[in-house]
Parts: sequence; structure tokens; C-alpha cells
Amino acid sequence: HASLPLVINTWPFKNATAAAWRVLQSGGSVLDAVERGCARCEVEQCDGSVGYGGSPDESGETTLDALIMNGDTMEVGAVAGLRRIKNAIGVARAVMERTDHTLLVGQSASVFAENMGFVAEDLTTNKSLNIFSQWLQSNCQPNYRKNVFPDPSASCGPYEPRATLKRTKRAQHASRLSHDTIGMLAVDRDGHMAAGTSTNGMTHKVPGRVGDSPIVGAGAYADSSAGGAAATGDGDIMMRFLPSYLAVELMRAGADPSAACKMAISRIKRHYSEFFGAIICANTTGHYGAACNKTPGFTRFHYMVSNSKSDAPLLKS
Ligand code: SD4
Repeated sequence: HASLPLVINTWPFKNATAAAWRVLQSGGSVLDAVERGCARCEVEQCDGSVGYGGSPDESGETTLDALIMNGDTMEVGAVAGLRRIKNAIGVARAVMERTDHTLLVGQSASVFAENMGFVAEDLTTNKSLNIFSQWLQSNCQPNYRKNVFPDPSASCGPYEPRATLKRTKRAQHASRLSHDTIGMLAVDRDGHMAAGTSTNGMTHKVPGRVGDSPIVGAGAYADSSAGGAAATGDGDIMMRFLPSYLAVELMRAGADPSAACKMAISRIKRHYSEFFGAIICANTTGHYGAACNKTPGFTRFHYMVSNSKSDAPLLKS
């Protein structure tokens, strides 16, 4: 199925695919395509798990993680725990192109963003407030519940050792894994490649928690001389294995994209057989593949592809 250019992204976020595809068709760069595609999901609040108004943390606040990588130069820009700014992938790009740094976090990332002209806004919506208040009723200490939320200085701890958590708590933990991230790869006709991610992370996370999405080689990786990959799923587990980096290195060593994706997932499974996660892979000739483990709610892992073989984005699983 090799044909360039190529856009591929996690989950059935087809407007994001289409937005990125249009950029490539009109002669835009792969970085522009990835930024525009991921930004589309930030605006649409894809699945409630990208952009504002989703995945409130334990203090009720929505914060964003995003990353963008230039596979030609190996430059990366990323933000983690970004507060009060909706366009996380745009800020990530500004980190890449306007600083010597790779990753900015938290409130300081927001100050940087405001300096760069991004607008500060409340990321809370009625929906995220509802998710949060329902959860709050049966979680945390009673005196914590009396706080005025969102309150980033509030902590729901002290936390019990994980080993002693009751089954119900574990089940609750599993249920909040029904979240998605947009991870996207774009390759142009000449094999230039870029990768990106954007997410609001995991619902009821401990404030300050950073997932895999803004971590280079975990959430995404791109090297125009080997290939690219992007991951979605339980970031707390996945980031321990740098699956996107692993998949790209396997492609460099000769694995085809499907095999590389499968091997990256199996590496995690060796230690966490029940983890939820998926990865998409592509090489610079436009071959692509995907692999997953235990998607939530027994649904299949779906992803989108656009290449010169079809006019509209194709849903794959
Ligand atoms: C995270 N990996 O923050 C992200 C969320 C995700 O599918 O990908 N969900 O853990």
C-alpha cells in the first residue's frame, strides 16, 4: 500500500486526517500538516480526550500534553501539564522553533505561550465539571471535598500503597483508561516526515502527572531516514518502554511497519499483559501498519489513513 504523501493518525478522528491532508495537498510542509491536524482535534475536543473540557485532574482542572517532531532535523518541541491554553500543539511548535529547548511544563509553559501570543482561557466546561464533581463525591478525604475547585494547590492525597488498593479502586482505575490521544504522522512525496501528539491526558490524574504523549520516543518519534511512530493508551505504562522510539529503530533495522508496531507492543506486554495501548507506524516510502493491546470497552483500535490512493481518509482497524 505504499503511496506518498501519507497522513496516518490514531483513532477515527477523520477531520484531523483531512485537515492534515489538505495542508500537504496545497504544498504545505509535513510539520504544518501535523500541527494543523492535531489542532483540528484540539478545537473539536476529539472524543473528549484531546483539547479543553476533558479529563479533569483530581483538582478539577484540564491540562494538556503535546509534542511535535521534525524527522529531518530531529528537532522537537513539547509541552506538558499546559494550563489555560487550548492550542497545545501550537505551543509545542513554538517551543521547537523559538527556543533552544525541547519540553516546557506547567504554569511556566503557559507564561511562555502567552508571551508568544496564545490566548489564556479557562479549559473547564460544564462537561468536565460534571465528570469531576461526580468523581469527587466518592473519592478523596471529606475535607478535600470542601475545597473550591478547580484548585491546583489542592491534593487528594495522602495516597495508599498501590498494592493495598481494593478491587473496586482498581476497577475504577481501569475504567478511566477509556481515553484517546491524537498521534499523527505525515510524510510528503520526498519522504520528509513529521510526528505529533495532543491529549488532555488521563481523567482524575494526580495534578502534575505527565503522560507519554509529550515524551520524545514514547508518544511519538520521527526520523526521515528510518520512519515514524505514534502511540496512544495507558501512558503511565507505555512511557516506560519508549515504544515509538523502539518501533522506529526496528524499522531502521529492516522491520516492516506492521512488524515494528507489533514488536513494540509485545515488549510492553511482557511486563504488563493487560495494559491498554496502540501504536501506528510508517516508513518513509509510505508503508504503514498498526498494533494494539486490549482497547477499552472491547472496541477495536481504529486509525485513519490518507494517501494518494484515495480521495477521502480511510478508516482502518
Ligand atoms: C496519556 N497516552 O496521557 C495518553 C492518553 C491516551 O489513549 O493516549 N489515551 O496517557
